Amino acid sequence: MFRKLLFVFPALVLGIAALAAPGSGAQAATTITVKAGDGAPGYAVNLFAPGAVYVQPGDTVKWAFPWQEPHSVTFGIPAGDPSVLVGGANPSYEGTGFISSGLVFGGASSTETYSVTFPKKGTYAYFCILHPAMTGSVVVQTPDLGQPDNQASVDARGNAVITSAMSELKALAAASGAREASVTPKAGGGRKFTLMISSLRDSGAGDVQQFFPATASIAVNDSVEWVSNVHTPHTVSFGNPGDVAKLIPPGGGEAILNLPQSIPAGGRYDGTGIATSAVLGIGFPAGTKFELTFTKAGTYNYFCLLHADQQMVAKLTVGGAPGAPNTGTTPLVSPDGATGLWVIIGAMMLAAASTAGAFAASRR
Ligand SMILES: [Cu+2]
Repeated sequence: MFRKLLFVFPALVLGIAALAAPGSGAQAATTITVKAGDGAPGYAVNLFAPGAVYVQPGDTVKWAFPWQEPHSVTFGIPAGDPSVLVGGANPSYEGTGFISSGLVFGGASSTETYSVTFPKKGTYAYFCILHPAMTGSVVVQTPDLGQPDNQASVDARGNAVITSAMSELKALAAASGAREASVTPKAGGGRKFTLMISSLRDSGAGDVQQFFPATASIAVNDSVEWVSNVHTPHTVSFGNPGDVAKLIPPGGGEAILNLPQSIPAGGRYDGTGIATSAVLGIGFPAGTKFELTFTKAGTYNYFCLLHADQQMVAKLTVGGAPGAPNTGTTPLVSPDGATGLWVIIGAMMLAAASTAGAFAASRR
């Protein structure tokens, strides 16, 4: 009789077993995708979106990297050499040890992801090794402790995070672009224009990858001084990006931070060859300022070596129509004569990605 019942009601028996032990087979394990950063030309959102995700034991969280700014998904504090970014194709994490995606250089069409499975209940904090303020958590709980996420709920919260961050960055860019470039007379003739690298101040939402103003007109023998007000590293670079990249000393991906300044004698540039600042920013050895005097009429496109692939580019007109530099917050896209230029940067960044662990270590 008992045996017969078992045969008759196997589905019911299984169902009761599942109810009695939620999380251990009550529901098929699911995979939830979270965005590690996002952005648009001229803007990098350096946040996990959403910051917290609620799953059940056995579920997998998969991170996507939809923007070029590199990020990592890192659990635990690296012991010893953090450049050894242990991870594996699809690791499992129970709260001990160290796992990391390593730095991932994503993009709008990137299909690169990092997946971690969480077998046990708990709250697991993680961060980006390149942007230590970029943190998130995976909360693994059974349904009696709270409703788990589904992809729609995660997308809704994630999109809200990105929308809010983008408005904050755009407002910051607008404020930065609205500030008039200062123009002062130079001893011995000519004027000095002061332009801005990135924004007026740091933002918790991410980085404004632009120069302000994006276009400026000066006269021959005028000077331009670029000043950074942020902690994010940037360069001011003129000439062929491939030639600028050749100045990066040998080493791992972090060597890009040791790019030496290279300008003609007297800081006077006529468009021949390259002219580049070192990596500039608050807290960097080279400081926050870079100055060049332009001795020949022409159009000078320039870029940040680190962020050219995010359209951190601008244009200087020397000897054109006189007038103060215009203000403006629209990032320049694909400047004149730049065809093929961004491909070089992209290739360089890919090369850097292979040794990104060391780069990450240097940013901690
Ligand atoms: Cu930059």
